[in-house]
Amino acid sequence: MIETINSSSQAIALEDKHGAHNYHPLPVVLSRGEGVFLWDVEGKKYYDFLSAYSAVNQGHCHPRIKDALIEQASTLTLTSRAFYNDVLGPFEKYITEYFGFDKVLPMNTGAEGVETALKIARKWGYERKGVDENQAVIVVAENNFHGRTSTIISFSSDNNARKNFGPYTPGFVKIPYDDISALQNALVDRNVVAFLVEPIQGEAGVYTPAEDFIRKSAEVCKAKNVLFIADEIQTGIARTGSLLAVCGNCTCEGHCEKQDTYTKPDMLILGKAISGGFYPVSAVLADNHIMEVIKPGQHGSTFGGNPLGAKVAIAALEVVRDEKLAQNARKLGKIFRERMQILVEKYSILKLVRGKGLLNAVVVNDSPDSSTAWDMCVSLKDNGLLAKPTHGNIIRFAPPLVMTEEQLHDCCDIIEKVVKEFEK
Ligand code: IF1
Repeated sequence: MIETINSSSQAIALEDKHGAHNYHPLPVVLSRGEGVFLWDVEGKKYYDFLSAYSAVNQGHCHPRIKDALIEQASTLTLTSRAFYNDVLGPFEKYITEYFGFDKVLPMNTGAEGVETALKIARKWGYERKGVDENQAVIVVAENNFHGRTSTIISFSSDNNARKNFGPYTPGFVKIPYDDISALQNALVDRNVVAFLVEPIQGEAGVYTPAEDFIRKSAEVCKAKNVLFIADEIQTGIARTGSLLAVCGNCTCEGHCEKQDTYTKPDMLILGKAISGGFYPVSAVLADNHIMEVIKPGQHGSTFGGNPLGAKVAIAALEVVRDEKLAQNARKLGKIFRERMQILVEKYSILKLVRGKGLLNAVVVNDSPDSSTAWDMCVSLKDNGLLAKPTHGNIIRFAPPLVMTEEQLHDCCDIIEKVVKEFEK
């Protein structure tokens, strides 16, 4: 029998008993979402300040994406890639023009997108760069987060994500984040085929690198015939106030390739908000000279490129452009950090605020081992705002990008109220 949920405690008890304990959620049970709001099973309303880890940039249950999903779900959902379907081609044309690349390889989850890019990079290294078989090296950054497959956790710095999941995939070298000379040193090894990096490190606590880090990284890679791979699964799709974080401070609404701000990666990995939270879609974008190393039978997935996901992704990207979400994220992000900066100066319990667009974090002035940030998030929840701590003393603030200025001020008032409570 399927149990009907009448209370939060009942739902939590069910998950506790029947689900693997691979998460430690905040004690709130959500049953409905619309735009920037979520409701729990008791009917309490919350501002969402996580956006499902930046997957619902377009807001919860966006009507336009929902309509696309329902229409396609009633028509054709999955054919596998054994046959062509009439949505994949239009999606591929749309997304490659949208982001300015020759080709796309569609997958489902973010981790699969990263795996895809790693495989393409290695194959490119052997077949185009001339690296000896099985000798390819991929450079990554310390404190990275790229997903949870066996290969990806092989180059994680997070002991919790890694320990006792070995043996690990070889062929990765770690350098400090935001360190161009370390990158230069690492690229002396001619077996290096790629540098994989997040333009802003999300999991690490929204760590924003130096202004020119991305541009210089790409230059250093180019000089050494190494592929520059940007993991924009979290930072992409307008989250940081431009279409992509690699757009720099460009203020246009789409992809414009302005010389002075845009850095074109050799491979761009997207996921999460590419489908607005409706359906897992990820994608790797690259130009022909790279993507052509993949031939039939060498990579794929049963669901990758399915018509349902493709239709949803087109609608989700249309919303980003039509509703000018990058512009809104840029504008609201400034206001958010200004308001948080006032709190940082006024209350000793807060150490600093950092971030870009609507991907921000506040560092709590207490030890990472303390429960202060967690307790603050519980109190924020009680006051109608949902956010999640990371690394013990950091709170990540990433609302849906459809938020209004008035709503944002309302949220900042809630945060201020809670911070005041915690000020000793
Ligand atoms: C979890 C953080 C966010 C990502 C980047 C690839 C992936 C992610 C840059 C993999 C996923 C997630 C997954 C989530 C926690 C989370 C996260 F806390 F780790 F940093 F978003 F804030 N590249 N990020 O951020 O994508 O396979 O999950 O679709 O619970 O693991 P995925």
